[in-house]
Amino acid sequence: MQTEQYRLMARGRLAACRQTIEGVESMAASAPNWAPSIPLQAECRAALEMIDRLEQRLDRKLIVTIVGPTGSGKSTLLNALAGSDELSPTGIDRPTTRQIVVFCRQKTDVDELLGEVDPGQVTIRLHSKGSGLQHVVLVDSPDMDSTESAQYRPLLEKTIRASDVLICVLNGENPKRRDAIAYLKPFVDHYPGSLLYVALNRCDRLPADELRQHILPDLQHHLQRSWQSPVRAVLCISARGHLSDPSWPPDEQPLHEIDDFPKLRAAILDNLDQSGRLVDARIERAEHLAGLVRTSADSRAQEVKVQLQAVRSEIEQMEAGARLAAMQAMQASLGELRTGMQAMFYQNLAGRWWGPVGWLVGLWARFLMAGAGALAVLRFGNPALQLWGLVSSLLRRRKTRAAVEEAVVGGDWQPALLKYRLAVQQKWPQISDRLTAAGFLPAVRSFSTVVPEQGPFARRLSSSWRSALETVMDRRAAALSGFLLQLLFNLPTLALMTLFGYRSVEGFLLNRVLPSGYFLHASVSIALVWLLSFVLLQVVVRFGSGKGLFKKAFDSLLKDLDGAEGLLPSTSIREEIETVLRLADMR
Ligand SMILES: Nc1nc2c(ncn2[C@@H]2O[C@H](COP(=O)(O)OP(=O)(O)O)[C@@H](O)[C@H]2O)c(=O)[nH]1
Ligand SMILES: [Mg+2]
Repeated sequence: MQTEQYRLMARGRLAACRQTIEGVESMAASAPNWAPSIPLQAECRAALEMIDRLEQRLDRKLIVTIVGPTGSGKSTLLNALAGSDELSPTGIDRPTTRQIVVFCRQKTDVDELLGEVDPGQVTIRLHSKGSGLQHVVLVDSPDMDSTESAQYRPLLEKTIRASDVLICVLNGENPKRRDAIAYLKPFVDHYPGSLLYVALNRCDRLPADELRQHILPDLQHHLQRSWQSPVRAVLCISARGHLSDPSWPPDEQPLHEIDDFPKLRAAILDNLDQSGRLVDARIERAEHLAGLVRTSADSRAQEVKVQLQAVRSEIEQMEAGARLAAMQAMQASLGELRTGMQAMFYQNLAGRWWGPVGWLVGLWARFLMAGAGALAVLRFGNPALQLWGLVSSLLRRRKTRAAVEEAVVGGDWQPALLKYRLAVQQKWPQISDRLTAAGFLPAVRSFSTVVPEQGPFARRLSSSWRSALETVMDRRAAALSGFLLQLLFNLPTLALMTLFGYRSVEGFLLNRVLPSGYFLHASVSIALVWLLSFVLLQVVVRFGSGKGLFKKAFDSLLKDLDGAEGLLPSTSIREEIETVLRLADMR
């Protein structure tokens, strides 16, 4: 009996297998436009189902099923293994076996099989001898290719599904029957080499030399090619010779002594028939299934790996080119955008600044918003520039409001989008050709999978731009509105105001007459310091906003769009390609 710890370990290993398969399944599911992902997902589901079944019968008896084409000697082999000639009907009339014949120790050994197939189709033969069949159940199956095989195939396939070990019996006189070997392929795939046997029966009918030198190597080669998996051993047997009464007809005496039957018998009835093999066999099977899924994913993806790597870089180039074209189109309307952004920025600052400089910021913001940039005249510096500032702000008077609106929605995205679309449109047919050659569905040709509808996309762009701009501005404005900074800029004006105010009040209280020019002098001084502070602040603001601010907002917009699935053109196809490339590294 297995210890509890051992069973836990076994369940852990089964869980690991399941995890591997689920990983492949979910990767396949995330590349829906890649055609092989559909059969791959089906394979995963089938493998998971098989592992579920294995887990349910973790330490039940091993079901060893004998399969093969009609007349190959399946029933004879069962009888020979069981040591009882009459167990399963044999003979020349086809088909002889219309049911599955189960040879086991107790009726309960068949319960599991009965869960899969109709009990009316099962004949149970009980083993009466003292030893043997402690952990193994032998099953003879109906022919897979007799005249009535269509009728029995469902029964046969259900039986194979419930089996743990498969013995494929081939007729030595016609071993390479293609249909038989091809038919078995999907079933044998699911068995690891340790649980799969191929028996070349009726060897007694074949001349020894021909058997050794041609027939056997030929069959091995053929199996290797057709099943694409190494069969551990092909055993040459003569099942009939191991019946209690072979009753060879006089003209059919065995031609030689070559016979691996004892080996086969030992493998099934000695090696497998041990309690220690039960759980191990299930784990081997599960690990084989997980490996199978991995190999299948890997080989499907390997086939197109190089192609897809090339397409990936083509898409990247296409995107870079398209982005550049779009940016250039954007830059054309950049000037207007920046005017509006300045106005917005000062408005944001106005809400944060206090003191005399704060009032000027508010005033300035209002002027900018109203389009009356006349205060630009007050900028210090080249008089010609001052004049130009006045003229240009007057000229733009009406435009500024529109510019603010534009800054908020990000200007007119249509030209940029159009440029993007054109750039993609030019390259996509060629790229999609390569994609379909690498197994992608023809649907990828349709343009909408790579470039979204302009309307929704433009709306999305605007709202992303607005939030990117607002966030960046907010952060910058907060950084430029620190308490100390505000104190620093307000202090000179406040100090002057306090000083002159104090003097006036003091003069008034002491009834002292102030000089006639005093108020004019005081006002001009205060105004000059006040304006100077504000102009200095403008310089600081210019450093903190302007081009840098725009770029920052634009970068953050791009980042935002990159994360939004299906919005940035061709992102989803690129991700599917990545997934397939990751599948190519599964093994
Ligand atoms: N010469 C020879 N005949 C065999 C051998 N095994 C089975 N047969 C004969 O082949 C015929 C078909 O056998 P059977 O077990 O009914 O084949 P099944 O249809 O695969 O179950 C019978 O007449 C058997 O006696 C063998 O090893 N050597
Ligand atoms: Mg038979």
